[in-house]
Amino acid sequence: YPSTHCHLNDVKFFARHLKKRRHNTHKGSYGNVAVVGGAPGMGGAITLAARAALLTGAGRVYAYHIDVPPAYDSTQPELMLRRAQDFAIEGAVIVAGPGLGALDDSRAALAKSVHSSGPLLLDADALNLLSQDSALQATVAERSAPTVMTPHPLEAARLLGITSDAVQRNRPGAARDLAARLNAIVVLKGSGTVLAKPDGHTVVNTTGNPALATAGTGDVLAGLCGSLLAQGWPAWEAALSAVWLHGMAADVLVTEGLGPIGVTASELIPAIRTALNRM
Ligand code: NPW
Ligand code: AMP
Ligand code: MG
Repeated sequence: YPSTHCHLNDVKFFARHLKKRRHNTHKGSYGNVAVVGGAPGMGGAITLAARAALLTGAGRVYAYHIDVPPAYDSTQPELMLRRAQDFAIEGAVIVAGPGLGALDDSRAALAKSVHSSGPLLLDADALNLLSQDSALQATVAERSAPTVMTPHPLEAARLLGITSDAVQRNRPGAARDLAARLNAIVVLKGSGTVLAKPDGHTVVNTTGNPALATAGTGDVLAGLCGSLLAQGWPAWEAALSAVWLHGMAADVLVTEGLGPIGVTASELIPAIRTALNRM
């Protein structure tokens, strides 16, 4: 690894970015998150991301579904469920991609997200659609608000036009390449998640374990990172802290005997809330 490589094992590094909840605050003080995704068959992904944002402190969380949304989330009725066609919210951090699919409505919702003026997190199918649209990639690179991308190795490979094996052979290089090309903070997920900035600075996370190798954990990370962005964390610190906390929560679940086998993405969310409050 290059000389910029370092390990993220110091809790104080993250704790210093935490803001206390002051008495004289209200939900408007903690930001809005709008998750965009949930094509037919993948309502779980958008729900996990939205619940993760809610349980990690965002003031209000909206879920803009490509599919017809249910009236409300009976497990988490605090969420506001909307149709992606009506997606017009400004003043929210947008988390686009969890279960977004590849329908015309998916592409339209992604284009609206990329053209928004606030912080943007792109994950999952948002990255897959982006890899097929070079004009939209240019728009992403020109955004003035921060953009964070959270690809797994295959999503990174699609964006780079190479194989996932090639990504895995040089993870810091792949993350840096993407960050420079798209002028974004890149979180290349997988064992030893690599974070890269457009200027080439890279960091490798040390928390996490194979308990996370299960469906939906990436969607939880996207919602968590969006939540920290909405609460005013600078983008790089939000990305670093989200990755660190997500892995730490999985490590705690293993210590408690709930994993590594059979941890679910749903169970990870309250464990992240506990980790965040204990910081
Ligand atoms: P392989 O098998 O090794 O060749 P896809 P997706 C690779 C939604 N979801 N290290 C691996 O390839 C998402 O949000 C909905 C190495 C793997 O098979 C998306 O919108 C859920 N390789 C959509 O589904 C829960 C790795 O990538 C392939 C890797 C599609 O997303 C699930 C999978 O990539 C899901 O979140 C690693 N660490 N990680 C729901 N409940 O609604 C991944 N790969 O084909 O892009 O599919 O990631 O499932
Ligand atoms: P996704 O593939 O989008 O669902 O994201 C999976 C999440 O789980 C990412 O945050 C990965 O970094 C994490 N993850 C998956 N497998 C492992 C592993 N073996 N060790 C640590 N983290 C993992
Ligand atoms: Mg994913």
